[in-house]
Amino acid sequence: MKTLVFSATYNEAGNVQGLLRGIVAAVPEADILIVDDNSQDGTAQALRALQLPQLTLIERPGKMGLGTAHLLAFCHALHHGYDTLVTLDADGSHEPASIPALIGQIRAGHDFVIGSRFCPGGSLSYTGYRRFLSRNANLLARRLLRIPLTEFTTSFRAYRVSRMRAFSLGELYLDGYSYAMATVVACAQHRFRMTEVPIRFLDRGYGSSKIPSFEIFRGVHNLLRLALIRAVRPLPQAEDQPLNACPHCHTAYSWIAFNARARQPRGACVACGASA
Ligand SMILES: Nc1nc2c(ncn2[C@@H]2O[C@H](COP(=O)(O)OP(=O)(O)OP(=O)(O)O)[C@@H](O)[C@H]2O)c(=O)[nH]1
Ligand SMILES: [Mg+2]
Repeated sequence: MKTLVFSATYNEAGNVQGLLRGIVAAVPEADILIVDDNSQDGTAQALRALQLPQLTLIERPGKMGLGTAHLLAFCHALHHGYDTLVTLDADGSHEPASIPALIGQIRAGHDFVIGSRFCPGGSLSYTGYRRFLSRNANLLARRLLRIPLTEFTTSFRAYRVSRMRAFSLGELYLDGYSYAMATVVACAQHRFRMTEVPIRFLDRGYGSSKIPSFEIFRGVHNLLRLALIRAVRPLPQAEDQPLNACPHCHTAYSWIAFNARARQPRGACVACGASA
């Protein structure tokens, strides 16, 4: 089974070497993709210093957001014919040692597996307000989206890549950190076999959080939008996944069209950020 492990990085120089060593120890046969957004703290140099043959590093020109980095990983996995895509954060919150448990559920026949802090056996190191917020945001998402999971917001996941061909990538193009909920909704819309495995979620290692303070408002707004989509569009969307090269930077498979009827030029590039 061909596996790709992906992480997005923005100023994670203190964390990436530990992350990569952990991934190699957990899944030595997997390829690794990192999308770095021109980190100024030496993240890319720290990655290159490891000289790992299985590592592909895509460097984007500036901070383009976590959601578009994950979309680029989806496109990369589809374009290169991987069987399984695993995604996790680079800041030390997600333990690579849990990757085999996620892959195991794909092998067992699931199409989407999420690492959950809230299912039996899962844990998170947050206390106080952050713990309250994470717990209740996920409970609210479960209620409003009517999807029987305990976790929607973490990016520790595994996908069966062949099933991702059903995604309309444009529908996943949500701003901020909401891509995480949007992908769970897309999996449910397309009737993926979904499950979760318990994870231990730790506080980030080095560096600081990149979540903007207004993200909570954007998150609630996007959750309501997604709940509406679940309510009024219960059937899977038509396929809309052209995976074209960007007409501006010419990166292959990076141009996301927004719907099947309006292909180019209505779209955006997840590699250079151009839109038209
Ligand atoms: N390429 C890229 N990576 C990003 C961007 N924003 C965040 N990241 C990475 O995405 C991952 C999650 O970001 P965090 O800031 O840790 O956000 P979080 O885990 O939701 O929140 P915390 O609990 O505060 O850590 C980390 O690996 C970041 O380096 C971005 O704009 N571009
Ligand atoms: Mg984090």
